[in-house]
Amino acid sequence: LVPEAFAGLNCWRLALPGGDRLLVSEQGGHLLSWIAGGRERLFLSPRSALDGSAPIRGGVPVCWPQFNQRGDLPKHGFARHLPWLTTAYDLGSDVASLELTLCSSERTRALWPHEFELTLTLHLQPGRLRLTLGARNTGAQPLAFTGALHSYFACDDVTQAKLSGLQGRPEWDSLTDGHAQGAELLRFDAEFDRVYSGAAIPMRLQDGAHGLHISQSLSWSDTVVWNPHVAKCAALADMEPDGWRRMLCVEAAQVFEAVTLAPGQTWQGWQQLELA
Ligand code: TA6
Repeated sequence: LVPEAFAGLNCWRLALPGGDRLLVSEQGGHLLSWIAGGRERLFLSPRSALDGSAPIRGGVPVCWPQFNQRGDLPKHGFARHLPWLTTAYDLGSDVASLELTLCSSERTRALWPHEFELTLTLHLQPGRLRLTLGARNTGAQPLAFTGALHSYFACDDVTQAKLSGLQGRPEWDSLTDGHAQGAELLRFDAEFDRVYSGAAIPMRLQDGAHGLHISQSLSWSDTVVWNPHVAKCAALADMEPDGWRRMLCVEAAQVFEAVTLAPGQTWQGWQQLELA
């Protein structure tokens, strides 16, 4: 575990002797890079703002305590805008972990009148990474949240990529407001922004020769799949014109129904990535 400055961000590099490694920024509690099997598995836009002026585009933004614009908070909540603290680590030769924490503060209370402790634990093993988000209500009032681990996966060419594992799940297309059932194989040759509800089975993202199993805990109610394609990408100042081609978001998410925590209560949700 070594501190590393990445474009001015305070980061931690966590590495296993076999070569797998990750880079996480204290700004946003944001995973920026996961190298497994000798290859970068996450997309990070070269045009992303890295000075805290805007959320980081790529990696794994922590969206909390609000998903998208389903409430009065900034889009996707405030956790990705704030500095987190590194609170624990555990280093072994075959497994290493790192925990970052965001607690309620003057800044969060100005936006949201709740007391909380949010943790992100990164569990690194050869060929595998588990991200666990934990929330604790440290206040005296009930606390309700939605959110997501908004993971951006690197693709050589998203138009050739395939995502399986969402077949039969209730699908809501946010672009058309249409409802359907998840197809056996999802392909990405147009803008795509859909929410899949119901019990998750492991998904498989196949990008050329590179496969990744993506699974999530049952404590998340939804899975979100997003690619902006050409036009939406052009409207994003922090994306290169063809950036959409090199990414696909597959998110462990809580979209429609908030999780409510009584005082003292905790919640945990994970997303696990494993080379296929
Ligand atoms: O999770 C998908 C989504 O909610 C899309 O609708 C899209 O807006 C995306 O997140 C990115 O949001 P951002 O605020 O990071 O530009």
